[in-house]
Amino acid sequence: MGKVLGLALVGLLAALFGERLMEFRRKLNASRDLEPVELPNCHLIKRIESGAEDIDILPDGLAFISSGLKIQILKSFVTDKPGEIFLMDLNDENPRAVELRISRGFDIASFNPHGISTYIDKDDSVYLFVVNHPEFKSTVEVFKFVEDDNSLVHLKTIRHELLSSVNDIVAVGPEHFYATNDHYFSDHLLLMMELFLGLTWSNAVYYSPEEVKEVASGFYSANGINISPDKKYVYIADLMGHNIHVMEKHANWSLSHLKVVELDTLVDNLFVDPVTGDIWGGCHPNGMKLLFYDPENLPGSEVLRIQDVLSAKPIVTQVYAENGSVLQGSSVAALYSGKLLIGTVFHRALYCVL
Ligand SMILES: *[C@@H]1O[C@H](CO)[C@@H](O)[C@H](O)[C@H]1NC(C)=O
Ligand SMILES: *[C@@H]1O[C@H](CO)[C@@H](O)[C@H](O)[C@H]1NC(C)=O
Ligand SMILES: CC(=O)N[C@H]1CO[C@H](CO)[C@@H](O)[C@@H]1O
Repeated sequence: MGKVLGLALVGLLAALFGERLMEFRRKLNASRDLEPVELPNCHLIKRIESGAEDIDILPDGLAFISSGLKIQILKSFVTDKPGEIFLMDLNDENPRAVELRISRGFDIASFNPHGISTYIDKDDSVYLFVVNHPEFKSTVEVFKFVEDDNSLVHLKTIRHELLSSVNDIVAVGPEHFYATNDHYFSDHLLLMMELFLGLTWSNAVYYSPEEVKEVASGFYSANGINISPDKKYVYIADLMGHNIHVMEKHANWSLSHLKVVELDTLVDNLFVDPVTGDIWGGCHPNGMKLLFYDPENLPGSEVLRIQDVLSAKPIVTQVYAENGSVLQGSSVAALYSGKLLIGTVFHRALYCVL
């Protein structure tokens, strides 16, 4: 009897496991075929060889690019080189990526930059907020950008228990931001459980020197975060949920849920066009290929543009889709005056003139 029960239990577990495995593969959109969508005027950006995980562009066309991210569970082409921040002036005829010098006193050796966000203060000072993972922990670094000598002056390191495994960030003040938490860096067991069991334990947090609080929760894997040009709405990409959550922002910095835009792809970072308000998403068409890197079966790239996100029928356009032979694992797409930058988690970056 005990044996029969044991066998039944094993059978049940196997069935459950099989069902979870199917669900896991579905969440990674494992069997998706990618039809190419080409852009004619693109080239790979010189000097960016180990990722351009996140990109933010100032209204005057200066683009900041975080490069060299190392995540233990993902591929990285560099293991010994610290991360970098590149700058590109998109007003130039042929923009070049220049590495920004970081002021003394900041530990560059352990620099592992992830999501970034710029903030322009009332006195026109430009701040760069960078999610950092020194020794695979999570901090938020605040730099002041000095344009005269292309450098970043480190102002402060922010750590907080609610910022346990930060993925991306959007700055809303000189020391104020919203951030998303995944579990890539906090707990790998939890991460696997989350991915595999479909737990929705990922969240978003508001940080200021006076107050830190959770403002949204219930995501499979909260990833990119950004804000509308009028600062009334916050957009949060749920990577494993295949969607973008539109949140309404209140005067007390709380967020309330407005709507969800479903997309058939794993949405990574979000860029908001300051002119049109369009949302641009760097996406992973097939998460399986990203998670289990195979040079024979490369992860592809996909860029989506979402227009009129607040309307009843937002317009979703697939601007770019490619099978990885050019660009592997796109994580961000950012636009300035008809020039599009497409960055990746660990591969290269593309410059396109639309
Ligand atoms: C924040 O403001 C919103 C909208 O006015 C309100 O519904 C919410 O209860 C407030 N939250 C807190 C914590 O005060
Ligand atoms: C990827 O796309 C390119 C261009 O469309 C094509 O030449 C190549 O065969 C494709 N590779 C794979 C592995 O499908
Ligand atoms: C779960 C999911 O999003 N599946 C999608 C994977 O991609 C194809 C497109 O090739 C969609 O049809 C599926 O809905």
